[in-house]
Formats: sequence, structure tokens, C-alpha cells
Amino acid sequence: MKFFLSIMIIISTVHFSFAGEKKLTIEDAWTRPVVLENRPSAVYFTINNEANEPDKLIKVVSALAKRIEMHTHKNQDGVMKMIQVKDIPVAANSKLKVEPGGYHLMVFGLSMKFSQGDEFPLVLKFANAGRVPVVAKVMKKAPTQMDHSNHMDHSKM
Ligand SMILES: [Cu+2]
Repeated sequence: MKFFLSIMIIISTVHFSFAGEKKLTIEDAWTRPVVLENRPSAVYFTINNEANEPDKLIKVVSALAKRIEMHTHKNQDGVMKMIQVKDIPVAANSKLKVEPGGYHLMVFGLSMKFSQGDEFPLVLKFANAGRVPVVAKVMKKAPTQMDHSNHMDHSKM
């Protein structure tokens, strides 16, 4: 029995390391309601990169949109301007907030309007983590940040 148990442990460990638990996840994805057709929309979320290497978001697609760009804001002579970027980098073992006033996704050519409570599915492509499907919830303002104090395993970092 003891032998059998240790075999089981080895198998599950191997399975774990090869199946590769997602080291990069997206939290609190949201977008604002779109009441006028053909108006661009913005999508926000938090990238949680638990991998030991940096990653970057390189492409975003959705079946419901013609084009999704990555943008950031830049202060130019006291004026905040929105500029397109090639990628959104996220450091190893860190979180990056894609939020109003900073990095965001800009969605063009939406095939539908969004009301509060709707869901907007999109696929984020990362250089290392690969494809990460995300469902952004349509809401009028940012979701309240989750209380992370109950993540006990962070204490070992
Ligand atoms: Cu923008």
C-alpha cells in the first residue's frame, strides 16, 4: 500500500509539472457598456504572472470585434495622450494592472452593443504563456479589487 501510494505521488507530480498549471492568469476583466454602435470600447484587467520569467501580451483577438489594439497613456507636455503599443510587458512573479489611465485594450468594430451584465469573450496571446481566453464582464465601473489577504501561500515568497 505504501509502495502504491508513492507511485501515485510520483505520477501526480509528473502530471503536474508536464501539464503545466497556468502560470499566468487574468483577473477582474471588465469593459464598459457600449450604447452607440461603431464606437470603440476599452477593456481592463489584471495580469497575474506567477512564472519565474517575464512575459508580454503580444496580440488580442475576439470573434466579436474587427480589431483590438493595445494602448497606453503618455504625458506629453502636460497633456495625456493615448498611444498604441506593440506589446504590454509584465515582469516575472508580478501583477500588472491594465486599467483606466494606463495600459488598456481598445476594441474597434464591435459587432454588437454591450449592456451591463453582458459578457465579452476575447483571447489574449502572450509570448510565453500562449493563448489565454478571457471573458470581460460589462460593467459601468471597475470591479472592486478582491481581498488578497486570504492567499496564505504568498507568505512564503
Ligand atoms: Cu486607447
